[in-house]
Amino acid sequence: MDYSRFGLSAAPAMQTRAAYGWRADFERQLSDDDRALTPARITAIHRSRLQAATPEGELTLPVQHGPDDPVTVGDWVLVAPETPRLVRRLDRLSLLKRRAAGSEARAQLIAANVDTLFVVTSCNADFSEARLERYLATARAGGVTPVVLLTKADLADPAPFAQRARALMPGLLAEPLDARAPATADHLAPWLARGQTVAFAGSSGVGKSTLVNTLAGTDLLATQGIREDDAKGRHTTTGRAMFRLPSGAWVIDTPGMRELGLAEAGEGIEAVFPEIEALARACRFSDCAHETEPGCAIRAALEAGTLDPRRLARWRKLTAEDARTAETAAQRRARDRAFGRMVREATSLKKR
Ligand SMILES: Nc1nc2c(ncn2[C@@H]2O[C@H](COP(=O)(O)OP(=O)(O)O)[C@@H](O)[C@H]2O)c(=O)[nH]1
Ligand SMILES: [Mg+2]
Ligand SMILES: [Zn+2]
Repeated sequence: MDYSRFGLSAAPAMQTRAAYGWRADFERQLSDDDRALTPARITAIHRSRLQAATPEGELTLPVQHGPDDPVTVGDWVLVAPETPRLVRRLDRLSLLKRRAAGSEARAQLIAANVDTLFVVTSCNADFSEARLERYLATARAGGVTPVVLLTKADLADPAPFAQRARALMPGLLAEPLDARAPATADHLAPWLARGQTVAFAGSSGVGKSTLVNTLAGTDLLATQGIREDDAKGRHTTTGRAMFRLPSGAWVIDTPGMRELGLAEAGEGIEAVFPEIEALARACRFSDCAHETEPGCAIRAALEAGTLDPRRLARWRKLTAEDARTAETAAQRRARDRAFGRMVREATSLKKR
């Protein structure tokens, strides 16, 4: 990826770390010994090397982290400048995770230190409460503020979609817009200040690339209107990457944002469905399955018509999915422990 057009290689000395997303929370993690090291932000991850940005310029680092503690795009790391070598990853302010594809349902890191997740859907048949709630839970589980963007507002009346979206989580903002309109950059300016980091989630075709191009003021990403061969070499839709917008905000664009299977998202689900969680706590039995138990507050709310049965069904589905991932993570740890025991036993047998 050619970073020069994002101004990374020619960063003026005036540009401070704050422009890269550095916060007091990171500063506080530095010991006196750490002052000799250079903080850098991971902007891309390749097979054998990491790309990192500092106000002084761009760094290429060898991949050397263990599988138990991988770094991800957006991470702040400390680098020994001479080598250069990654010394330590700093604690994250936020972390987006998803369930990795495949039978082994392990969590996969998508992006770190993200301030805002723009959950993108269009004002048409793509709009799905269930999918939006899944993205919202992922954001809230990772400590990221979600904002719903309703694209293609020029093609349909966006008001009913906005109303449905805002009902999905207390305090949720839902912004109708035309992803192609230059005025959209002003509309989203509150989230795109210098040093802010944003990411875009949403299914294919909703206008994520169009939006990023509008915000960038140039065709950075290939959109579905462009033929593949036209796009070759010019665009960056593949590979993990982070780049800067003219407003000074950073966009993290990784393929992992499209389909988000839930991983370790229990707290996120609670944040998205507080009214159902509150009802569940009011059930007579703490392990109530909300089916035939006496004193079930959820069933009472259904009967009273104060709880939408479709929302309850979606909550059940997300909770069950998240529990499955948690289970497999626990099973995997148990298996790892068993393997460790086997190795230790084999070693002690040899010693005898
Ligand atoms: N009319 C209209 N078309 C849009 C809007 N947003 C995206 N599109 C079109 O929808 C198609 C898919 O957009 P794209 O950005 O590639 O979607 P992505 O898969 O989410 O990156 C393209 O042809 C865009 O021009 C919008 O707000 N209004
Ligand atoms: Mg796209
Ligand atoms: Zn119950």
